[in-house]
Amino acid sequence: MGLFKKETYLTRYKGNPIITPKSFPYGHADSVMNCGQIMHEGKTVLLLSVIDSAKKMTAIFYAESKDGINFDIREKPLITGLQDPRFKRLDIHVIDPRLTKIGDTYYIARPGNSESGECIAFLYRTKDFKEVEFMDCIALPNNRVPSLFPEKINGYYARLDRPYALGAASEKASVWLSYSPDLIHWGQHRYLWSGNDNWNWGKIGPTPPLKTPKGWLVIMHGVCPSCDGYKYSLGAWMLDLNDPSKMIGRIRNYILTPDELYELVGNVGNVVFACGAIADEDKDQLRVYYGAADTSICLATGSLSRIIDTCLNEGP
Ligand code: M1P
Repeated sequence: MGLFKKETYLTRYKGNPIITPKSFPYGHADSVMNCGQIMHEGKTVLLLSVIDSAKKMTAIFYAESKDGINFDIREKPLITGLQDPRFKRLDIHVIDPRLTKIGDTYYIARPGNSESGECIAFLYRTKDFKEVEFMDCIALPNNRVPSLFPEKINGYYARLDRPYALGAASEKASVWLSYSPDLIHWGQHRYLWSGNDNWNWGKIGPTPPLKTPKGWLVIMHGVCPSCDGYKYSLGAWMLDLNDPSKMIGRIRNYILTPDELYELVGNVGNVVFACGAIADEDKDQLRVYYGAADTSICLATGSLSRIIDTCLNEGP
């Protein structure tokens, strides 16, 4: 039980957290957190952000599960820092992968950071999660949370992200939509939204949109600054299928907010953070594998139709 009774659209798995630094099998880790997520060959695949502060190591590890609860983590990291001299300076923190399948290819988009705080976006692709090809840097600084749509829209690839001016505070940074003919060159930028609810007015960040018959469902994080630091919660939007620059609905309240000890206390307390979600229309279920307190990975599930319909009922 959490500390407070809070309305929520997602229900926590009772065995949370499901992956912790202690359960990381390959040596010391401070964090095993924020993960990309997708179904692949009938298994749930998570791409885990792993941090070992002592070794100054950050990397993305592959994990898979038949039951969605018990995960086998592969020993060798899938993605480590880029050694390419063009990008090395911008790649000191390899975390927060966002995963999208387009056709028969999985795309992994993630931020890269420099010591001085610049933040950009890198794109990779793989067909089997064994061989991963780095494609390119796909955004100017500062830009975080690159989230690809799973198909072309009106002939173009599409993505959501959060650009903000160099030197400006990231607070109040907005989410934008962009299009591309080839996933490398991006344009036709459209403003989408800045958070303005009491739980997300500080900052927001999207995850890869999920296609549903009623529109694109986007799970996002929202940040509320307070005198006690920041609180990171999760929310839901719906975007128009043919013109995702049109928001057609969003739930005014969060769908999950920190309440359990493993969310309130950790490397960064008061954080629930998602890099994606998995929708199962047959079971009417949304599964979200989320990072808790920048320390571990937890699972929460909810009714897909309830979340979609509440977005649409509450309107844009
Ligand atoms: O510590 C909370 C989160 O902070 C960052 O997210 P944002 O850029 O939206 O503030 C990220 O570093 C994320 O990994 C982290 O969970």
